[in-house]
Amino acid sequence: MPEITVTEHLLSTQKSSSPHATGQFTALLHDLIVSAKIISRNVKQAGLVDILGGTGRINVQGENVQKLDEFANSVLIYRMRACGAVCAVGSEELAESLIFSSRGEEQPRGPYIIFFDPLDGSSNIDVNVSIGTIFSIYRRAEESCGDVSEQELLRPGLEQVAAGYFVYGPSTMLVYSTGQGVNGFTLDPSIGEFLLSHPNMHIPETGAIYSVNSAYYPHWDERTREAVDTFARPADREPHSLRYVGSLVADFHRTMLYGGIFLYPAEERKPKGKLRLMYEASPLAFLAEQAGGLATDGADRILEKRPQEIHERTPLFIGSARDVEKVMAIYRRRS
Ligand code: AHM
Ligand code: MG
Repeated sequence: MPEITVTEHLLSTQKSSSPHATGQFTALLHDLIVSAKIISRNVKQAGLVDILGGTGRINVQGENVQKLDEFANSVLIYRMRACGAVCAVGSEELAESLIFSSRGEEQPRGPYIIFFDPLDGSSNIDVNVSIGTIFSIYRRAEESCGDVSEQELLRPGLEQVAAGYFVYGPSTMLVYSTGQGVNGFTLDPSIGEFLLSHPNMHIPETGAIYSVNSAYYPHWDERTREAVDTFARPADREPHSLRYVGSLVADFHRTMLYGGIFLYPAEERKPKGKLRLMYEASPLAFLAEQAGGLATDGADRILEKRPQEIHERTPLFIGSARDVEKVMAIYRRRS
């Protein structure tokens, strides 16, 4: 197979789908990729230089901020500001979204709004387990002008123009979609390029793996226990295998490739679950649906949920269509 870089791939798909593209999205993706290469380099040196461990600060989610989280966040913000294509940024590490003002600038700001979780699964950093960066991109309405308002940021996942993730594992990968299927690229460190390695990804219709933090079983309601039990203790067939990394990107990436289901349900102590809608659930739901899978919060399709605030949380059931449908059927029957 001839080697195709991610930029070549983007340009060739853009030519057929958006012949009038201005190049701004390409600039954004380029800077996102440069950010990920820098983050990946630092993640891979994490045990050698003094960047492990916490900073002692607590972020807006009440979690201990790891040094690499802060580093990843500042690299991404710097690049998104510099690329000129972006007018607003929302991040897991920022209490408020950042609006890039056009005032006093020679060039108007580009039309893209990006949300990211700069380093998802950061509790795994110190133990050398895969972590990742998740991103979600929207385009501002054509007629909008001036600085972006807070309301313009709160949009349902269906309106994403692109979404994806980088996974920093044994190799560094980019998996993303612009709404025309999902493609995966692997970083070849010898040439510093992401090369197309997983063209046109599809989630198998059903899988043999379920992924959930089952330590929370006592805190789940009856329908959630039944949903998990359909995979863990089915009456009529072999149980699914359980795999849980505790890094959403890694657990989702496995689900994309092998099929099965990832579950992060609501529970009595966390009535909306843990995962964040705008920069965790929505972008992964976009990828899952583009790859033929499904994503729901039990009652509603993730992509149709309109957020009330940037850091809103949601329960998440995502993966193979037939496995997610089983959970939806149980929730329907029991509510
Ligand atoms: P983070 O973004 O602060 O790293 O938190 C999100 C992570 C996900 O990667 C993972 O799926 C989940 O938290 C694990 O949570 P738990 O330890 O409750 O199972
Ligand atoms: Mg995080």
